[in-house]
Order: sequence, then C-alpha cells, then structure tokens
Amino acid sequence: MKVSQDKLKFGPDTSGSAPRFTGINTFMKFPHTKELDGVDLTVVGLPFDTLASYRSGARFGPSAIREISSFLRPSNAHHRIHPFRHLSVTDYGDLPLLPGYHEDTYRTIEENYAKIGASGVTPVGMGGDHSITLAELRGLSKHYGPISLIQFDAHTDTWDNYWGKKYTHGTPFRRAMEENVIDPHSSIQIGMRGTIYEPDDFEESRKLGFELISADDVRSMSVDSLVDTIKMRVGDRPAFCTFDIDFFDPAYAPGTGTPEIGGFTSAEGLAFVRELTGINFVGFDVVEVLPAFDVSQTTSLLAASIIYEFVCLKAVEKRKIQVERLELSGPKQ
Ligand SMILES: [Mn+2]
Repeated sequence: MKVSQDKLKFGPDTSGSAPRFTGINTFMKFPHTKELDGVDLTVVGLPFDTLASYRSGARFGPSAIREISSFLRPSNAHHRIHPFRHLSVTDYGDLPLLPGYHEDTYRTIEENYAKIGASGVTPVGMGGDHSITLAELRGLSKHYGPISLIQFDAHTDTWDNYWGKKYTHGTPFRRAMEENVIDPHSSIQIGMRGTIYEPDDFEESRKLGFELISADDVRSMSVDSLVDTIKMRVGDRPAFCTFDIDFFDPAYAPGTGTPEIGGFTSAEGLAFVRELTGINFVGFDVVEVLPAFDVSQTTSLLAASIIYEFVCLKAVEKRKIQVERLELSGPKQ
C-alpha cells in the first residue's frame, strides 16, 4: 500500500549527493534549529558531567555522537522503513549547561523540555552523565504528568545519596520518584549487574516500586518475553526510554564512566530496542558516553545507532497512523 505522507517540514539531506564524511555534523545532518512547529522529533545535546561519581568527561558525548552519526544511512531494513519520509526531525543543538552547577543546568534542561513536551515534539537527549535525565523528566512531566520509565542500565540509579549528596548520576530515579515525575509502579529497569554496595541493593529498587530485571534475569529470558514484560509494564501510558550506554559490556562500549563487566552485546541491545514498537514514547535519551575512554569510536557509534533506532520506532508509529488515515478515507469511487 502506498502511504500518503504528510508534508514534512524538516529532514536531513538523504540524497547521497555528497560523501557522508563531508559537511558540518549535526546528528545525521538533521537541520539545526530550535523551531518546534511542524517537528516530530528533535535530538538535544546535554553536555554535563560533573555529577559523575567516577570518571568524568561525558560532556563531550554529544559532539562525539554527532561526529560518527554522519556514517549512518537513512533506511532501516529491520522495520523496512525510510524514517525521514514519515518524520520531520531536527537537531536542537546543545543546551548551554554549566559544569559544576547542577541547579542552573537542571533549570535549563527543564525549561527547554517543558517547551518541547508542550509542543508535542519528542526529544531524544544525548548525554552527559545520567543525572541529566531527572531534569528531562521534570520538564516533560509538566505536560504529560508522571511518566513510565524504561531504563536500560548496568545500575539502578535509585540510590538515596552519594557521600550524603542527593544529586549525583547514581540517584536521579530516586529523586524522580520522590518528585512524582515518574510512576515507579509502571516503570521498569533492565540490565543491572556488577559489584554493588550492599547485597540487597537491587531489592531496594523493587521496594520503591520499580520492576527490576537484572542482567542475569535478562539472560534467562527470550527477547520476546523481555519485550512483552516491558510492554505489559508500561501499557499505553506516556513512556520515556533512558539508555545508559553501560548497559553494554565494556568490550562493546569502553567509553563510559562506570563500566561493568558481564554486559550485553551490541546485537542484543539492538534487538531489544527494535522490538519496542507500539509504546507511547514521549522521550528518549542515551547517556554516559565518555569519548576520552573510547576506542575507535566504538561507543559513540553504538550510541548514535541506538538513537537512530529510537527515531525509527517513532517513524514506525507515524507510518501506522498514516496507513490508518488512508484506510479511513476509503477507496476512491
Ligand atoms: Mn545510569
């Protein structure tokens, strides 16, 4: 069936008329603009890393991801879709975040995300350490109410504090829950592993209301049963997918701040994300990319690819709406 496409306002140049390594790199060469009118999805750089508990340097994540993203080609064979024929997409640029000043940083993210959410545009954040996700959720929840979180991560990030401090990259989801910007009872955490502080740290997260599927649990499940569990948990509620690149094994994503062994392959991560169709996503992010520890752009390519898969999930949903609209309009007499 031929899908009638809405007239798209913004899209990358996918003509292939110039080599991909030429030109100035926004994410996949999306047009750089803060305009939201007529936009479906915008990629936002969140270069902040001073709430990281171990290695710092993720402030350079967004620029590393943009650089390698020029390598990505537009079409997706898995979904059999050319996403930019269905979605109007932009690169919002980086927000001007201040190293060491998380309150100002959070305010800037929150204000921009509130505006993006109110415009019905789906933001895809590029981190930055994981502390920034709290501010993204604060901004979006102003429009959507408490959001269901789908978190791919080696860590729970639901600790109460680090060294007595409440705002760190290990505590955002405890704060988000306390502030009622997420609903832990429809949220799910996937991939937790590694050495922890207390043997029952994962139980702590469950006690707060989150469903937690540890890395060991994931290994005992099929892709289908994991994806069904995620979809059952969030239902049709507004959902935000936060993807900490340390979900992957350090062999696949060495460029990160708190690596944990025994993680997932790039093929496994792709398979999980690609099956998350039919979810009411209101935002996404990929965080904790730390280029100074990266090797051969491995980690930033993986991050760029996950962002591309998020874009495709939105495009698949948009195509569904376009097909339904075509069917409703009926055959021409
Ligand atoms: Mn994290």
